[in-house]
Amino acid sequence: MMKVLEAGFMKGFIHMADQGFLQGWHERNGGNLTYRIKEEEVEEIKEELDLTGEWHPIGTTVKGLAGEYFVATGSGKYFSNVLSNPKDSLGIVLVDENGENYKICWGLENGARPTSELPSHLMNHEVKKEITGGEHRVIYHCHATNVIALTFVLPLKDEVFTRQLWEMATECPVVFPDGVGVVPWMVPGGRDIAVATSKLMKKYDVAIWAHHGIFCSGKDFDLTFGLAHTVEKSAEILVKVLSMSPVKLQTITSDNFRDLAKDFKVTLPEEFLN
Ligand code: 2HA
Ligand code: ZN
Repeated sequence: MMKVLEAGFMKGFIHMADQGFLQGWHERNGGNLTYRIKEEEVEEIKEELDLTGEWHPIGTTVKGLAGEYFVATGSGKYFSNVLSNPKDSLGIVLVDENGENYKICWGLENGARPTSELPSHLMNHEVKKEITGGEHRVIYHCHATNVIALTFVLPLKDEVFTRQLWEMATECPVVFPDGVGVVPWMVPGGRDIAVATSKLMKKYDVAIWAHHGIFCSGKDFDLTFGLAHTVEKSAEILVKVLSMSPVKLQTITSDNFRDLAKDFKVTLPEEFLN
């Protein structure tokens, strides 16, 4: 048996949260992170889990996640404190057999609750679990500065954000070949934004929440953090380009993207290559 805080997945979770904080994407209590724990990882830490707590409504139904355990950041908790005080900032929650309630089994001490974005996270875990055959396990939301800035000046269209972000760094289409989706401004934390986001996540691994931040999904901590980092780096370049000049003198062309796709063996949807 292993202590929760000694488990590899917990160390990975804490490291990712801290990396996000160090990037400046988690002012105050901004952002949230969840991880769908593997069965064998649950077994490792089972002795330390407390299953006597009460059930709380998730606020939506996620039947596809019945009986699954998640690590989640806490509502109102600061990413800046995750590394120094994980048991206060994070928790492990279990979803019930109907996919309608959760209970806290570890952490979130002193009456804390999991992230306010729990409905969005769980609905998107459900979608991604099904589409990827269980491979995706991480959902991450951060307040990435340059991505947010772009949502004030670019049309809020998937094809515009995808194409502009792809053009800013040659590796972008290899890192997110499906592109990115855009959710118009919506009230955070509720079921509506969860539904709108999970529709986009059927097609993409990244959704941009207008005037709010990035929401993304991946197989593991490195890939998911790397995805958000790549999108934000590309947005930073675009902010710099737009700040210097309203026009680009040259860029990566549609045919350049087609050549790249061939050599890197990725499929780039034609809808983004016109
Ligand atoms: O404060 O980022 O979207 C947490 C959030 C809500
Ligand atoms: Zn947020």
